[in-house]
Amino acid sequence: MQRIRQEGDPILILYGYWRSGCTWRVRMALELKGLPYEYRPINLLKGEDCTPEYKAINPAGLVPTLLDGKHTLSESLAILEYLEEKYPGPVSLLPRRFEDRAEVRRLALHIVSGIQPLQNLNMLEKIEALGGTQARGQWGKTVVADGFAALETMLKQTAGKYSFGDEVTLADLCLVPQVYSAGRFGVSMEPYPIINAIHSRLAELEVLKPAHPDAMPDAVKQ
Ligand SMILES: N[C@@H](CCC(=O)N[C@@H](CS)C(=O)NCC(=O)O)C(=O)O
Repeated sequence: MQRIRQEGDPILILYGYWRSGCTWRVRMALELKGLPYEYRPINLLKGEDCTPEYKAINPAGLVPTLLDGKHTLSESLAILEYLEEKYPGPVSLLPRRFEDRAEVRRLALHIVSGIQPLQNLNMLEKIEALGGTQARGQWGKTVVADGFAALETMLKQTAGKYSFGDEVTLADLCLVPQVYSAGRFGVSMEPYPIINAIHSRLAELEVLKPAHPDAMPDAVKQ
């Protein structure tokens, strides 16, 4: 959200793409922590992530990248952890007990490293090159469904109102875009009632609404 910067506010610049789930995770953290930021769109469909100018700030050629003063940060989960440590209030994204924090990180990592990379644009383009459009769609659907089956089982042990207990944690910030992505692949949410219920509660939170892809200046109307 493009709030007007107040004297003393940190200067945060977020490079991202409206539909990038990894960028969305960071946008939600910034909203929850009430941190104003400047959003700089990088059009993935036009290859703007692969230009020498962008690769100079993020050699992986992926979004998001967050600039915080002289610090350049990438990898969304590392960014979430950084924001949590540097700006611990007013809302904390991790529980107090270290054992609980490990549980939250486990859930987040399951999505961040176990589901999303398998259905990233880059990966989908490679699958399409090998097997065509149908294979691309089927691949995306299968990897998300398999990942959600495991996540649903994990959440039976940890979920309250949200993924871990009754407070929003960084696991939830990973879950929201993954459910959106599931919708794009046509994955039915019926086999995953816990994921679905958590997602519905998170979707109702006013504080997260400005971070939604449709609210972004680079959003393309469907
Ligand atoms: N592990 C990275 C993944 C970043 C990533 O995959 N970003 C996607 C958008 S969500 C991207 O930039 N894709 C561009 C491409 O595949 O060419 C993170 O969590 O930040």
